[in-house]
Amino acid sequence: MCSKRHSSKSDYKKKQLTEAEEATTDLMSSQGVKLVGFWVSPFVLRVEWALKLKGIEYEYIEEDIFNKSPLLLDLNPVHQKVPVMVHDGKVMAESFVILEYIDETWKQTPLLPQDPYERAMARFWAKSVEEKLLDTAWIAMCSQGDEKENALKSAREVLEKIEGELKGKKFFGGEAIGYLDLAMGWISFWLPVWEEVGSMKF
Ligand SMILES: N[C@@H](CCC(=O)N[C@@H](CS)C(=O)NCC(=O)O)C(=O)O
Repeated sequence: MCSKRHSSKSDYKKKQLTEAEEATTDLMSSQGVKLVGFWVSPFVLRVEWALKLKGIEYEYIEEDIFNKSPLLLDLNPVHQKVPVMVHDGKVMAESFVILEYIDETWKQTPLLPQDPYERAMARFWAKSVEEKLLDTAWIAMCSQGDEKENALKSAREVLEKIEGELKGKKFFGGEAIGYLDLAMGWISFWLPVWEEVGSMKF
């Protein structure tokens, strides 16, 4: 009985693996753009926004990040996170990496500035806000007392600097929406929610 149970469990695992391998192979031999995402992920939204701005058609595949599919683990074994984009069989992960790939592959509606210094600054701000605001704002929402106050203070400082960057401009990219707007779009999308959940004001 035990051995039967063992064998059926391993048969099931084998079947799951085979199905996952098949799904990965199918995806990698397919043409066009596929995006593996999670509906509320700010990182996935960046990629969706970029594809939409450029007018690129894509197939969206919803992932359950709380019960990761073998497909996701196969496609992104390093980070095991969404977004993952597959373009004509080429697999890539990490939202900023994908944004740059999209911008270089489809030239219409450029996202990054043409000027090398402005491009460097756009990357600097995207990286800095990711490092300095995302975690801090999350900690502020989840913590209490001094920890909350300190996190709130740091988050507000970063937000002030971001506002300084935006002063006098319609978008971070100037007159047209660009890379930094996509990188920071999650702020207006998520911070009001976090404020409510954490009973706080940034
Ligand atoms: N640095 C990554 C972050 C991606 C990320 O954290 N994705 C979340 C969804 S919002 C995820 O897949 N989480 C699963 C996990 O942490 O295991 C990017 O920019 O793409």
